[in-house]
Amino acid sequence: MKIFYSEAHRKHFPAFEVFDGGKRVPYLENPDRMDQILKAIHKTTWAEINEPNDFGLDPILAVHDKEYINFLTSCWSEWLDSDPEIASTPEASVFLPATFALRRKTRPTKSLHGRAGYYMMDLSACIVAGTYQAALASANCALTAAEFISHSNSAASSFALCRPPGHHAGKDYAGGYCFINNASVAANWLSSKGKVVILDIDYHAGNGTQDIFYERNDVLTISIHGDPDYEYPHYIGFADETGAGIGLGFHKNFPLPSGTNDEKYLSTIDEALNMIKKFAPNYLVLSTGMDTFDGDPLGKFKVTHNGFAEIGTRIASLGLPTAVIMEGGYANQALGDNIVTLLEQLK
Ligand code: OKP
Ligand code: ZN
Repeated sequence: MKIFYSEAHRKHFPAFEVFDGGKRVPYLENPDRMDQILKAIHKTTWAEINEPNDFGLDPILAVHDKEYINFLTSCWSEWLDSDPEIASTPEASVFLPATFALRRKTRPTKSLHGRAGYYMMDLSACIVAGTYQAALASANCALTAAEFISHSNSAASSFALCRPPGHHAGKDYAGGYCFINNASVAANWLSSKGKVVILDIDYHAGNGTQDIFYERNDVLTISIHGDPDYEYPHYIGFADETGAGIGLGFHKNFPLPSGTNDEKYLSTIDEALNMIKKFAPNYLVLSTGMDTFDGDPLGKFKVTHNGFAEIGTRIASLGLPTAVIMEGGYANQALGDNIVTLLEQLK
């Protein structure tokens, strides 16, 4: 299996994030996640790791707002310009706003913090010097994985080992460790070549992906996740959100209860796969988070290692060219073996 991976993710390693209640904790979405996955991949015989190609900004700007990308490009240096000492103090070594825009009543203003609160949805998409470069490389991994499956005429799969992840990033906002919506950029790129499904199996609702494709009928988006009634991102991912305009019926959320085990999860996968078969896509983009794992520090599901193998088997039974895009997963010790067992079914 072709795997696309860039070392550029190491440039993005904020020292901390802010949890509910204002608790400052070490950044969970850390480079060690990739090291754990690479270690497990190196133990296999079938993996071939490649550098991504550089697609330039056009496919990214086909999904994201130009001013938002401009903000990501320059906010760190603007932050340093405001006070050269600021980033070297341990208290403020990440760039984060403390005031957020309520959409539809607000506009971005010129000031750095006016744009920060507008273009960010929470306190977990911390920006540091290398964030934008890491995010671009991550998007290029997804695009290269998409390009690979578009060139092969069989049901080939590829794996984009993306970091930072992408599914919480919307057209014009960052959040939940995500800056550029890698899966959406890849799916949008593929959509000029055929019908695309994005199936999001990360534990968290893929709010960014939902927003980006909500009014489109050429890309079916499906997300299986912790019910926003109790889980982040809290305000989106409900069962009654099914698309709008010509996109009505082309989005599906499966919000699931805390404690969801293999049996319940797999029966939901089967429902999702039935929808996918009816849509009859040419390509599948799989937003793959491993945080449904029993023991993930950010999740409340109980999916097991064997569960991931079975999820992979069932998805592989679609026989579709599939670009697997890495999203979350924070039980670092188990992360490598879990993703490898899923990939093994799709290779
Ligand atoms: C990213 B991905 C809750 C804090 C939530 C953000 C979680 C982002 C998850 N106490 N922090 O979908 O794995
Ligand atoms: Zn997640």
